[in-house]
Amino acid sequence: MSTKADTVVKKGYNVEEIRAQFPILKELVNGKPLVYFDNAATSQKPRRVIKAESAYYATINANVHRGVHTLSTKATEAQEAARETIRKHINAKHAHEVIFTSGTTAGINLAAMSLGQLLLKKGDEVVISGMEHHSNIVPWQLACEWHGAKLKLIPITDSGEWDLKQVPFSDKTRILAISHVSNTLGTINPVKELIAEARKRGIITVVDGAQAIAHLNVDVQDLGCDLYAFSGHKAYGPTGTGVLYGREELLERMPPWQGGGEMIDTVTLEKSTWARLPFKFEAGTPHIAGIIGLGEAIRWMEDYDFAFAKASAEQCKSAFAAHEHLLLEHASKELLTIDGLRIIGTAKEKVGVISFVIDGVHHYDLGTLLDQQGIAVRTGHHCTQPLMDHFGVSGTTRASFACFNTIAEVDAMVDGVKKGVNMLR
Ligand code: C6P
Repeated sequence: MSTKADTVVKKGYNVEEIRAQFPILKELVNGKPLVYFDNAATSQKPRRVIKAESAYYATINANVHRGVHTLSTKATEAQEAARETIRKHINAKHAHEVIFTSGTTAGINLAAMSLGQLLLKKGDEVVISGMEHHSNIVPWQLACEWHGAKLKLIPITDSGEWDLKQVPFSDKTRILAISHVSNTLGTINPVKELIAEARKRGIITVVDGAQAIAHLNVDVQDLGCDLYAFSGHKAYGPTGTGVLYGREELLERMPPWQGGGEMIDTVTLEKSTWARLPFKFEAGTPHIAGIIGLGEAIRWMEDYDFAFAKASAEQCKSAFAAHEHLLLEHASKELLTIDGLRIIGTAKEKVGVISFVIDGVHHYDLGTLLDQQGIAVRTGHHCTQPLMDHFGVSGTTRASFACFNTIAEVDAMVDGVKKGVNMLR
């Protein structure tokens, strides 16, 4: 779905060519063309990713790093090629600093369990922010509980940004765990600055990059972080895939978090020793097809988004992000014409995520009415209940844009919201 207005957006950016890569965009939902605005939950997958994943099963299906036979060698090579693609994409120094996980949640749990054992003792502090996803709150709550440490909060402002004047660093702070981009507000956080401050104090830094990886040029060495977690499925890759990047020296010191096959060097009934990186953190058979698909997703993004080749040192400069920003500006302007509508999250630096509430309209009702028109948005607390409490709302309606969305789709959503408001109020 695109209109004349999209030709303005298109300048040097061929949204129709990008849309043609996504088979699902041809689907009708409730008899209407699909308008998919739930990309922050999971993005749609281009044909190349779907093909890469199924080609593994159709032609080289075997376990990795375990056999001398040809299929196992081919599967291992394909998986390790994906690791190298990801290494380059995030500018990690070594491929063994890229650990495959099942997603951001698994990556942060690994970090919290392992760093908790390595670093935390009674009275120590872990700092997170008030806009974190539950995946970057609960694992730290657990680690603090187990080791007698305390969780401290960076408060957030009414525009949905960190209040940098109130960062609660102290001489007891051991870990800083923060999101690069808020899934609910879209805020792009100044992670590099805060990491630099933390490093001066010897604090280990963990970044939740779930919502950054599909939109920003993530350069882990430039950010200076110790650990960086993201999910493959939010960056056009398969579900059940993710990465935890870790700085080599820290990963060497961290204990494993799961025991099992492939993460060991030797096992006797008395004692085991650990495999080298990254395998120490990759117990059991990985999601091989998914990892191969994730490698293809990253290559696909790089092919279609030339600016991902690090054209700019600034964060928000990918061609996809620039396109999504135009959609965000258009959506913000049009939605604000609706009486009683309030945008939650008005930071200066945002990715293409817009959350809103409307007086007298429940988000679930609105989401259901939009769905009847083929428009997929997310409603509810978006796994950020403390953030909802901060804004004094039970939930929001959230539209999150991707590279294949159009101005015409935004207009369809705005029309749908207007119709919904007329019916529900
Ligand atoms: N947010 C959303 O609709 P997983 O589920 O492990 O792939 O990602 C967890 C996660 C962690 N951090 C942030 C900032 C996230 O946005 C998410 C996932 C989805 O906003 C599903 S709740």
